Amino acid sequence: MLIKDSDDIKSSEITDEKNYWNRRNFIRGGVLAATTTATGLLYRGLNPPNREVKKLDPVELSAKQGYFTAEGEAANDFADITNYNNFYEFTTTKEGVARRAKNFVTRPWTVEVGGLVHKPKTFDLDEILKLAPLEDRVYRFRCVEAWSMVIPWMGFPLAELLKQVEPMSDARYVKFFTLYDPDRMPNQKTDVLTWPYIEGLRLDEAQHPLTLLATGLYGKMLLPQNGAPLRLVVPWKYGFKSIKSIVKILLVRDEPISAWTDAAPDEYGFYSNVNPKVSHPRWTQATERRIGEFGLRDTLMFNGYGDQVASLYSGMDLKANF
Ligand SMILES: Nc1nc2c(c(=O)[nH]1)N[C@H]1C(S)=C(S)[C@@H](COP(=O)(O)O)O[C@H]1N2
Ligand SMILES: [Mo]
Repeated sequence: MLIKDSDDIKSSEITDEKNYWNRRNFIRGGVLAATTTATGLLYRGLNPPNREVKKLDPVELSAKQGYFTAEGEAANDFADITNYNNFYEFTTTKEGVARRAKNFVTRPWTVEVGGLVHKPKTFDLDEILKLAPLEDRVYRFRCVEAWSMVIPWMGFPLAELLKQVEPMSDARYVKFFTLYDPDRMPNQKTDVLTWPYIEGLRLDEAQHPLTLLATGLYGKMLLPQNGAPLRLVVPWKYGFKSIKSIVKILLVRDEPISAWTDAAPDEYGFYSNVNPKVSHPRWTQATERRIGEFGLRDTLMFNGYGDQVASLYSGMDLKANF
């Protein structure tokens, strides 16, 4: 068993800021990720990973990359972020997405923004790229399968795009669509999900400044496996809300049914706020494995963004609205 404790980390490797995270969260001995292994492997749906991806020292590697969260957590390295992916349009094998998506062509690309808006518009990608200054935001990312990463995104708040089309007063939700093109996304020829992949947010969630349309990471344009040329990033929600390769955004009256809710409504709810107190029916959500680390971390409520987003849900039962 490979269990490290904080004594193994040489102080020369880490800054004071990071030392805080090392002690508190970085490596916890005792429980291994294998405890969250799903037994129902034939079950249609996401299964938690049951093996280590890579044995590396994320502190060493990421420190060189120079990206940290506000709390001092080092970003995962570029190789992990671009080789361990969920993108079912290409394959359900996380390590295989990069290769399968390699030749996915993302120019020309347009994004239709319409529905309950005063100024519907189809944006060309170049227009979107000019819409707002790109900025690096280093966010924690938490998949519902109980693994996590820290990713330095380039992008801009979705609110900037929504402002341009002027939502009507009866628009309450935003519905997102991935490209549907089985010739370019070969796994759409299977019925592993209902295509196109659809996601939704409440309008106030969509307008929250933490919600990004991402166009790149680590200062480079998005690679296909991460959702090129444009994908959503909602850092306080489970990863499947962060829909990739978006071609259409509609403002709507009713709560959209997302691809994963459609596949298994008792497992994947509309809100899907990261919540250590509400377990997935087949595994715990109380802990997570940061890719590149050995032990488990405690999962944080709203993925650690509670100060900024908890007020969106005041008065709501987050067990019923999972
Ligand atoms: N269109 C589409 N978007 C998607 C998915 C997908 O299969 N298709 N997978 C989701 C899931 S489950 C996760 S965890 C994240 C993974 O993003 P990453 O590969 O960039 O880490 O993308 C989300 N967006
Ligand atoms: Mo996920």
